[in-house]
Amino acid sequence: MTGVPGDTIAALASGAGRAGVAVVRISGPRVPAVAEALIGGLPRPRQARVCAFVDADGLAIDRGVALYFASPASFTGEHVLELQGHGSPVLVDMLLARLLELGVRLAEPGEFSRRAFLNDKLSLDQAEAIADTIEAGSSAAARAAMRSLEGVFSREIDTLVEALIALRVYTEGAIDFPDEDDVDFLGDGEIERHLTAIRQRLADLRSQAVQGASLREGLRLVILGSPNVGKSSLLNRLARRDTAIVTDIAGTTRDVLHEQLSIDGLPLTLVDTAGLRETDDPIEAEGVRRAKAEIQHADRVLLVIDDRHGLGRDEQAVLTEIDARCPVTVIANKIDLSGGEAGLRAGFDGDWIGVCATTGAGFDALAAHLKQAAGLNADTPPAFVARRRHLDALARAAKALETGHERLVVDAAGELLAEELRLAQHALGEITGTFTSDDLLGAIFSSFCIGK
Ligand SMILES: Nc1nc2c(ncn2[C@@H]2O[C@H](COP(=O)(O)OP(=O)(O)OP(=O)(O)O)[C@@H](O)[C@H]2O)c(=O)[nH]1
Ligand SMILES: [Mg+2]
Repeated sequence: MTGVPGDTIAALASGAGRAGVAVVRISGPRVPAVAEALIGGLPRPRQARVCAFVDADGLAIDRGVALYFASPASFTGEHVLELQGHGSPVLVDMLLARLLELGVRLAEPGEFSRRAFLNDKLSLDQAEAIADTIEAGSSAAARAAMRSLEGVFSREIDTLVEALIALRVYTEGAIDFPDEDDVDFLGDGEIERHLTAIRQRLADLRSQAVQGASLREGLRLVILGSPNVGKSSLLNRLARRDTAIVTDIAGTTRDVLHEQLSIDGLPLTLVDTAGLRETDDPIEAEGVRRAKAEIQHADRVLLVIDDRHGLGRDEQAVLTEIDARCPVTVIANKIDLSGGEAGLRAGFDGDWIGVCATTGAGFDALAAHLKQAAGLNADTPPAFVARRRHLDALARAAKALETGHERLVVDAAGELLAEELRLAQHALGEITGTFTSDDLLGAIFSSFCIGK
């Protein structure tokens, strides 16, 4: 589907403000007419032409380079004209005003990419990767986004979908002809073998996607612990600045504090909280309530303890409260006073790291541990970026295949398996955009920048 009839849109595609060059992009069926009025006709496709961009009286608004991409061989699949003029906000405004006169309208955020998706130029995850490339907070994230844009993720999904379709065809055949030639298609292990292989492949893809999502979205780390153990000192040390007030008075932090930082390209949101204890002070009590409420938004809790005292009853209570809601790292702080070992400690239940927030001892190990917890292993960077939306779809596909497997081996119910296979295929199709809704597209593309 290319060259869909529709209106013609334009926007500044380069950054706002003064610059050497500004690029205005125009896409849609009116491009030939616009070129006629503005630059005296269409340039040859893909060949730069230096020309004046003129107003209704034939006076030059600006002079620059015009590039034409004929439909369907363009980014959006429509006729596209790119005008590279001088990077003056005033000239850009004049040029856009002239385009409006010529029947063009201003593009909404992400509208060029949305058209590219609708015209089958990109899958939905590739379109998302464009935004992720632009927004990447580190070179690792930019490289992973680039690989997504090149279709690494979509190809993995497509391969899985093809295998699912083949299995659906086979399963539905087995339902329609249950004992053809006296062969028990459902029970002979063939379907189960294929299903297991698909589930394994999906599991591998999910673990890669979790890494890709961490790289893009990072981790939310909630710092919890008793008063005075050094939670705020930990936050300040990781953030490399004195964000939180630190004193030797127990109960210093009363509110929830957020700090954004990144460790080797891994974005982190650190949340400092009030020390957990029973208190009659209503303000502090509210702080404690808020601290506990943060658990449900955490990707990981950093439970800080004073290494001299170890895990006490209060800490055990926190662990019980967290239960299986999210992973926990115990930060054994103040090793300068305890004489404890810095860094990762073996032999404990769960992850323990000895640190000193005042000197920074043990923080290299902590950084390495957090990267590993996010699934970022420096030797094997994530193969692509992923979003929560993708993780959710992959999880639903995995759940459907797990249920399908049960239906097959426990109930020998081919129809029920076939339905779960269909659901799994549908979930995967949401990632690449085979199955979408207008709401979803609206939500995705509205977060893009204008001109992309
Ligand atoms: N010697 C030593 N003192 C530390 C260390 N970390 C923090 N402290 C001190 O311990 C005291 C409490 O530190 P904070 O960071 O305010 O502790 P907190 O857990 O945020 O306390 P609340 O906000 O009251 O819950 C301060 O006097 C810090 O200087 C450490 O590793 N070694
Ligand atoms: Mg504090």
